[in-house]
Amino acid sequence: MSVLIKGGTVVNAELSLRADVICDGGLITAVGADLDAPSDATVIDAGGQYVMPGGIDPHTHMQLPFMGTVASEDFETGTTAGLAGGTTMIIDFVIPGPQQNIMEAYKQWREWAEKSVSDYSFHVAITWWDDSVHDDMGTLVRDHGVNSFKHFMAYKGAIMADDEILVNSFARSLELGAIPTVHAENGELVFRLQKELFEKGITGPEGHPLSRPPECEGEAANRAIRIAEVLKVPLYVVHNSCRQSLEAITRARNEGQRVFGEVLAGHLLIDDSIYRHKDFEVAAAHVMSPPFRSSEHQDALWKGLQSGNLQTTATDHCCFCADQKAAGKDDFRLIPNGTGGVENRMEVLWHHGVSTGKLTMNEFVKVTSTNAAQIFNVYPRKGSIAVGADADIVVWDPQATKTISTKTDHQNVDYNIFEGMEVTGCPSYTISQGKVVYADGELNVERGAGRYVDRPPFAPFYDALKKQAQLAEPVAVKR
Ligand code: URQ
Ligand code: ZN
Ligand code: ZN
Repeated sequence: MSVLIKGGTVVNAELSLRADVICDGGLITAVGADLDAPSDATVIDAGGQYVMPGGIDPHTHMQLPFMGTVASEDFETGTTAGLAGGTTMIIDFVIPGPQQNIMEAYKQWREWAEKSVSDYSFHVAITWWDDSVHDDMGTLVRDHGVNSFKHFMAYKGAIMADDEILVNSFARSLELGAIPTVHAENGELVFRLQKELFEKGITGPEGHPLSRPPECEGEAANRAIRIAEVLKVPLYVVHNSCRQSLEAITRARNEGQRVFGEVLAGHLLIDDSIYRHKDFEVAAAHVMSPPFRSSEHQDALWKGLQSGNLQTTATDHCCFCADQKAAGKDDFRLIPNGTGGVENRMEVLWHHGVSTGKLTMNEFVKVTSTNAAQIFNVYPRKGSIAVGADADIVVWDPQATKTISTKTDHQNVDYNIFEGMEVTGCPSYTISQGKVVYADGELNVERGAGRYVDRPPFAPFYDALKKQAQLAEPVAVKR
């Protein structure tokens, strides 16, 4: 079965052009003017609409076991919601417990993800260190298509990576041609501030942002960046929420260091006043880390996207329902951290980014799809409307309007952090692997149709980098 997308404007990261698109056998087979429909083609009239690469969300946590519970969104429902919002690929996380065998954790997550309805891949978190972790990282890169390793600098007593783990794992990543990524908050500082606040009697969700000030994030971001600088390894900083971490990234990039930054749709649009909401349920529904910040930080983050100092957008989709969040009713430290958004990322970015003139359509494609594909080495298979690329496409109706609500979304969680937001510009069709899986509000997905996407190491790039590192080797002074 083929698909002809007729009459639209193709928008790629580098170019927009009026062109038809033909998909066949899961791939894009033709892009050009006035294409004839293959005999078996489903024809989509894309007149007045934009034909863009399907979104890639590089940061989700479907059915994550965390803080004594399990995220309510699983790989089937979460990838379904993503397709309804134009996202055709997610990069999720394998997060081994401390001392848990890395390969065992990887196999567990691969099993969980088999029910996905769209394509997926995994960053693997390094939460402890010994020679077996060193070796397993090599196995994952060589045999399992993993080219990114995550490090949580927060969550003391659980999955927090100390400097010894960061240094060992960053160095190993360089050897393997993989990129280290970090959740940058100083976990020791957060732990102390949480304790001090709680002992002062601040037990509600308002304590959450107070215990994780932006300075804790700025310190950790800078520390990770400096470690990467000394070890000469690139670095990807996830969910930057504040001016301080953005400043650390901007300084490094201005010095020519290869550092990439991600920002969540939530951190661009939601401020920290929500944590002082009179209803515990509403405030707790927004507890995620780093926390939503004041509008000063949102302005800085938008400028980070516009300047190119932040390259990707994500959601950190990690859902917990009210009954799960209630675990922290009397102690904000026990509220499971996480919020949703995988279905709304692209439409809220279009409405608040493109329609306001902050981002061009091409920049929108860059930050919702192409940059993530390039950074995590699946471009141009993903992140491009081009012959030979996977037929993962979103047809975007710039005139369509919508009021976002948990009552009408497809996410398996009882709260939507964008509840009530009115947006103009939404997907009219989503095509995944060349099949129309979403059309004008109707989903047509298949459990298990999603594929694990191998992400090869950055060998050529790293080879050059390693040569540079050797050149810089100190030479023993002959006496
Ligand atoms: O820290 C993360 O990215 C995971 C555990 C999701 N939760 C969150 O609050 N961001
Ligand atoms: Zn995180
Ligand atoms: Zn996360």
